[in-house]
Amino acid sequence: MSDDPTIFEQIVAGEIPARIVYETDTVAAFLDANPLAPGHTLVVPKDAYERLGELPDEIAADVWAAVQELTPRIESAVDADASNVGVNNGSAAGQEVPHVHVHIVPRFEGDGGRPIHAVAG
Ligand code: D5M
Repeated sequence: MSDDPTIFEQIVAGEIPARIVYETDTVAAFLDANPLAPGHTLVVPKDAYERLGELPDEIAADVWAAVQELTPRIESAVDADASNVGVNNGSAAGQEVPHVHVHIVPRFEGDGGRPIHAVAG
């Protein structure tokens, strides 16, 4: 694994621009640059951990608290009916950025998208 900062560390550090929508001492959330739907948001720990299993318990709790708080707020902001919330955990699962991030993808009745249980199908 490289020691180079991940693109998400650079966003957290303010070194590259992003639409940050939420921030605490340990967690940040920003709009996805390649959104699957309006309001597609990524929630990240500020410190760099590549996989979920590396997160200290307290950071995992902070990330999940942010996901719980943000999901209904995002749905409301874009008038969504529901959301997919998920993590690509490892490159074989499609993880492109090696820094844990939770996708919140707003969903709309009849949008034709697939549920998470179909992504590898
Ligand atoms: O998802 C990685 C996600 O990260 C993908 O949906 C695009 C998004 N991305 C990549 N670069 C940026 C920047 N600079 N800002 C915002 N969003 C970004 P994965 O689960 O790793 O496949």
